[in-house]
Amino acid sequence: MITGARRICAFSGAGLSAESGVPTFRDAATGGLWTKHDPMRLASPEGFAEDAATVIGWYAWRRQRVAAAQPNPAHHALGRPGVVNVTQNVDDLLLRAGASDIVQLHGTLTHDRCHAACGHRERIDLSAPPDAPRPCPACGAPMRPDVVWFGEALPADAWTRGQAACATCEVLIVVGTAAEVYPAAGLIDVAKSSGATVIIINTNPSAASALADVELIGKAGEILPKVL
Ligand code: BV8
Ligand code: ZN
Repeated sequence: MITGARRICAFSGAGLSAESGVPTFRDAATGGLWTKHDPMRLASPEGFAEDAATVIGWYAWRRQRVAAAQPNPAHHALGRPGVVNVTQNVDDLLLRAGASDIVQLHGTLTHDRCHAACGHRERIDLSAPPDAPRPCPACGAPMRPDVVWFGEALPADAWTRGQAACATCEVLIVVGTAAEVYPAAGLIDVAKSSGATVIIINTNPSAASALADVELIGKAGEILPKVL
């Protein structure tokens, strides 16, 4: 299925980075100090409005975890030429693994942006991230991570590119995602209904299992290097 395909797309979630030691979204609230917080609340404008210091502290902790992480064999397998990566992940591990065509549907931890969308955006040193709320130097509104929170729209260009990649690929490899977050998870359906072969790699069955032509249950870091 893969050797015969010219256009291969990979749709990935937090499970792709799990073996690199980056906590999945759900784990990010079970990893000790955040247990009393709900990630759904922390990753939302409401949570930020209510308690910006806690939200910024949570991202500082996640950023330092990403800075300390290394790409795992699954990132390197997906980094090979010819694979278009459409990812829900906000870490930079695919980039560090040499992937050249990456669509980040949910934004990136590598930058902060102005919450008032004045256009100001700053690169962050993930090993020394801002650990307290700070004003936008351009307009004074709060600065926040350049990610998509629950209830926020996906970046238009990323959404357009992600849709095009999934609508035109011959094979969609779905890696490490529970496929529960929309509109991103709807891209699996877009690929399927456009005639793509869907190969799922996950340690567990997922909401996308019914769409799989092939479902490989196991760790992405072990399976992907064999498959790609
Ligand atoms: C939108 C960035 C509208 C932030 C993320 C009710 C109230 C409010 C909203 C909604 C609602 N009902 C539905 C919605 C819409 C909502 C949604 O879908 N909610 C879900 C929970 C029902 N979606 C949104 O709000 C989206 N925006 O709808 O806007 C709109 C439109 C126009 C104009 C204005 C507004 C925005 C969604 C984006 C949220 N941001 N991330 C950050 O990271 O801080 S989502 C975040 O959670 C991750 O990016 C990921 O996509 C998602 C899930 O995280 P995880 O659970 O960690 O990861 P995953 O699900 O991928 O699970 C891990 C998987 O890996 C598992 O399957 C596991 O088995 C597997 N695995 C583990 N280890 C391995 C492995 N597999 C292989 N190998 C391993 N080693
Ligand atoms: Zn601003």
